[in-house]
Amino acid sequence: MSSTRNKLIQLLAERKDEFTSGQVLSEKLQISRSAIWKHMRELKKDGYTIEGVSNKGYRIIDYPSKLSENTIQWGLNTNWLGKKIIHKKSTPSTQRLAHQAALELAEHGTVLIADEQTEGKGRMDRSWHSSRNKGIWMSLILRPHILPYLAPQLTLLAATVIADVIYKHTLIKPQIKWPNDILIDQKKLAGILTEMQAEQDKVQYIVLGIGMNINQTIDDLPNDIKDKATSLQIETNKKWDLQQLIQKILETFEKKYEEYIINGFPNVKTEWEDYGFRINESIQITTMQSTWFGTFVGIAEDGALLAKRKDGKIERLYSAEIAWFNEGDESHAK
Ligand code: BTX
Repeated sequence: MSSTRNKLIQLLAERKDEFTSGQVLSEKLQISRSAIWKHMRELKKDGYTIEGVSNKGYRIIDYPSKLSENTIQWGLNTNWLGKKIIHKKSTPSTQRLAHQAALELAEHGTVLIADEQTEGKGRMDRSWHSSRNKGIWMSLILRPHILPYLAPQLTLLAATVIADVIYKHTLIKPQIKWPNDILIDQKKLAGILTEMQAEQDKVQYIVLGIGMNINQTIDDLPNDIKDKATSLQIETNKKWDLQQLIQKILETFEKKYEEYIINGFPNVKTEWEDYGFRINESIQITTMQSTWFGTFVGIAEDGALLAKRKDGKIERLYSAEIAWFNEGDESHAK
């Protein structure tokens, strides 16, 4: 889309429900009134609904359902998150794009988002299915002034953001499986991947990736995850507006992030534990060294997993996989 057309949408979007006169638009964009009129015609072809009233001007009434920088920004109520959005129809991974952008000094709060990822990635080189237009596949570039060892707290914060947005919009209370999975009824609806570039005591940037299944039906889910994944549509039997959910995630994230930067982790810990999966229940813990069974006690003030061994000793874990099983049936750990 031409940059004049982008600016035109931005001008109209800033005034949301108000009309903007053709005169003002032509002065701001330095193009003729008839050029404005031609752009409006093209925008309508792109799926925008624009009202034009003589003596009043133009206003956008509705946006195309396709995602774009403009549709995400229209009505987005944030101060810094998503002020710069880079949208791709298809890309191997928004994480990869975000690292490139961050190295090229993209600013704090830049958002990279794609309709589809062909090589979406999870943790430890696992893959993340990201089918076209069916979910939210996005990466946020953050440049927090925190010590690098605290970065995992942002994963936990992001998980509470996603859980809050789901709970508020669907009234279904999801659970968070430490550290990064959002589950509904034990099935994975969303995942978070936090990657960091840091010096010893300074974070250069963090790329926080969010993958969230929204409008997949059971048939859309690939066979390898059919029995362990879910989507909002599967859970609620209705389709969801991606643009609105993206905006809610960005707005909620900005709010919680600012609160975290000022007050630290305690509130995030409390909220996280409210959604925590299997707190006070048995879990199987796998670390690089061993696999053992214990009780999930909660998370520590720094975000570490706290698990109690059978002899009562509490372990603090920063990197581990957890799974669960039914009492007395340890061979069926999932
Ligand atoms: P994870 O390592 O915890 O989860 C990956 C595992 O989850 C896979 O091995 C598979 O079993 C399962 N899985 C794969 N795809 C899906 C899916 N769509 N829904 C449910 N389960 C699935 C979780 O990693 C972190 C995922 C972050 C994804 C975002 S998307 C935007 C950004 N770009 C990118 O490449 N990754 C992040």
